[in-house]
Amino acid sequence: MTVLIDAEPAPLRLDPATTALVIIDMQRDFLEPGGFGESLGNDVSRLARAVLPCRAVLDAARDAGLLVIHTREGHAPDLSDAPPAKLERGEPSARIGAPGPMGRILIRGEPGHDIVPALAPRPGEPVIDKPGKGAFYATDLGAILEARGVQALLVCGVTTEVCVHTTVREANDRGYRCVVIADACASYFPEFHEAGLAMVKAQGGIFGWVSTSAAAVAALR
Ligand code: TIU
Repeated sequence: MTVLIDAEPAPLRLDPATTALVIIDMQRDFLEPGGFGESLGNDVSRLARAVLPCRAVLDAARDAGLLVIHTREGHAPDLSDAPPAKLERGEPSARIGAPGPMGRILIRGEPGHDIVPALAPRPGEPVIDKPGKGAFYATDLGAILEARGVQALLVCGVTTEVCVHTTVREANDRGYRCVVIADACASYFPEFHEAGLAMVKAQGGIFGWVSTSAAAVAALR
């Protein structure tokens, strides 16, 4: 059975059996003080608004039996998967790997690298650890989606113009229909959030579709 999701530039028909929810990097390092986001000079409180809409879509997706995939940006403790060009950014005392209030910044296994409790993965839901901004680069995401026959992605998370956008661009080029859930995404820069969403749906949906958590929940119910 297919469902119709209200979206821009046009409504989209989806088959829940071949649609996955991908929640991008809803980690303490980006959402809470003392993590990577703040180390880059950002006001992390701007991301909190995405948590409840994300949770609403997550609950609906779980109830509808969608494949739910979580991603986390981060690096190995020895930083062997972090390019020097990425490591040398930000204040030297607060760079990737430096000690912070939530453990070493953006390092796998540290408290700051965890997904926020409201959106904690359930056993059986794939968690993709990624060293880059896009969730396909240097990960198993493509193989997992192919193995499950996924054709469309509902995409939530942070930040809109960085990891969400990079992942949607990667997915779009791989042939996935991507629906970005606007209010379940957020940015440290409201104008970049708006521009990022506008870019997805411009030109007839050059990268995909933009919808809302309410529309996604209504479609999946
Ligand atoms: N800095 C910023 O806006 N984002 C990131 O560094 N990573 C993600 O978006 N996850």
